[in-house]
Amino acid sequence: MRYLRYSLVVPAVLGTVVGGYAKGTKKDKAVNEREKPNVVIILADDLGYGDLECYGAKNVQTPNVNRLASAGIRFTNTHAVAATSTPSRYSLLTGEYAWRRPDTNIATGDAGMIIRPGQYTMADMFKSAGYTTAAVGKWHLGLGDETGAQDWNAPLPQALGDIGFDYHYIMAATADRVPCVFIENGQVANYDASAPIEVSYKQNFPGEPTGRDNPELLYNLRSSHGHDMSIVNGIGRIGFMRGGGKALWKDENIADSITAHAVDFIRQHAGEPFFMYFATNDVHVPRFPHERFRGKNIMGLRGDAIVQFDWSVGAILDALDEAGIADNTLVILTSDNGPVVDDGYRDEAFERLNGHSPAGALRGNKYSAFEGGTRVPAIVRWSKQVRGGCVNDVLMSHIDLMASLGALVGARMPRGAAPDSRNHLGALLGTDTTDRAYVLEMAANRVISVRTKDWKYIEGSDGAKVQQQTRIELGNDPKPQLYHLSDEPDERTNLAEKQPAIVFEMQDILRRERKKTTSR
Ligand code: NG6
Ligand code: CA
Repeated sequence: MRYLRYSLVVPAVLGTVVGGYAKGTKKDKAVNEREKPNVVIILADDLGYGDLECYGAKNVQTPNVNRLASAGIRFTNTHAVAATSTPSRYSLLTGEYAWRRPDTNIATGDAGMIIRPGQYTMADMFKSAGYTTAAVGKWHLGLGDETGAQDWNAPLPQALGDIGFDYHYIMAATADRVPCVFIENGQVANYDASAPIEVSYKQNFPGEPTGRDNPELLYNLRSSHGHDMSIVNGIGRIGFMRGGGKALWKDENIADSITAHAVDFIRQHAGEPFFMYFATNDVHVPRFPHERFRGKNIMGLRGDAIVQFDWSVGAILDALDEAGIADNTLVILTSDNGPVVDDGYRDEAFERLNGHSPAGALRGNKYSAFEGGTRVPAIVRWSKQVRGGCVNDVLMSHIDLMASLGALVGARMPRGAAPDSRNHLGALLGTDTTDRAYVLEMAANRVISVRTKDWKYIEGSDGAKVQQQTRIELGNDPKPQLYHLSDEPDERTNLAEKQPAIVFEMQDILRRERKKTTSR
């Protein structure tokens, strides 16, 4: 009850919450204890700006996301912090830009915890405000206290319980990385003592087949590039593992399994404020959706995976309805980074696009410094307080979710927590149209772009222009790039030479931001 300091009641008030940059100051207005909404973040994986029907997709129907959007706000200018999963999620959950730390690149499945127990996370924040917290689905931020040293047959010495999550049911990394098992509260779920688990990202285990040496065993999906190490469920993976037995997941059941655990969590905690971070495996590779979603979409497996994602969203919304808590649950649906078509498996995603553009009209995809890498769908529904059915182009970043939600629930964050996150609750709830002054976006090669409402600056880099295997334009150029996005959303005409003053301004923003890393 100590958070009742600012007790008041909402709608009128929410209009005044906004724009404040300070965290936890008296200006922030939090909802009172009784009114506290549940908060569910649905984080899709590699779902592009153009992949949902309500964002213009024609080849795939996503009725459940439509349902969410029609009762909420559909944002058209929301940015993930990074163009790949680990740094994007790190930033969202800690409120610190991933580029401030060198160890935030795409993590292996045996990475140690990247968020250290001493860090203050979004889960800690909700917990401090009286919420029960959960993470369900894809994790990809490391487990255990040391990389490569986990004993997967015993409780892990460090897991999500140490960073604020009361409950977790997760995949350690991605579906294309070993270990291919779920971890529930720090231990392998359905552990099979007859098949002890061993994992290595250095070498194979003697006698175990690999995708490279035994392609005939890839009976479910063959790889197009990489993914040629251990074979699990007839699919080649990144990394080596043996054992697992009954605990091994079946790729076709991943969505069912994580969705069921998320629904159970909702049912069990319907009577108290809860925060759930629900991170789907869809639409990341290997795309191997359940049979009931197969063969119905003209785009093949990638389209089926989008339909499966939509189904998961529907199951969560239904669970909220059935529990009678839909009105007072704030649901945020977004994606960790932009889309990729061929990310390493022969799933005919390119061949069957049928005119679909996964990033919509944006240039670049996942991994890229161009907008398609980081501009993502974002839908916010909170029926009790937020006027639904709107489209909103306010400039927002995932980095601000922590401070904004913290302001909403009246969390008082310790000094130094969420250092890059700012309270833009009003933008999130549609009561303030003030754009963030700038957002920062990191490409896969750690090149940083500065994005304002009108301009986008990409710093110079000597990286490849196109990633050959995925065919993605990476946005690299040795020269600085400057695009006038309000005229040309697809970043075609580099105006850097014509607009040196704006380039300077953008470089200055970046210089000042980078400096904060060392001065903290
Ligand atoms: C790449 C993988 C890709 C995907 C990505 C991470 C290969 C050839 N490619 O290295 O398949 O796993 O990493 O994606 O192995 S993310 O969305 O989790 O960041
Ligand atoms: Ca991703």
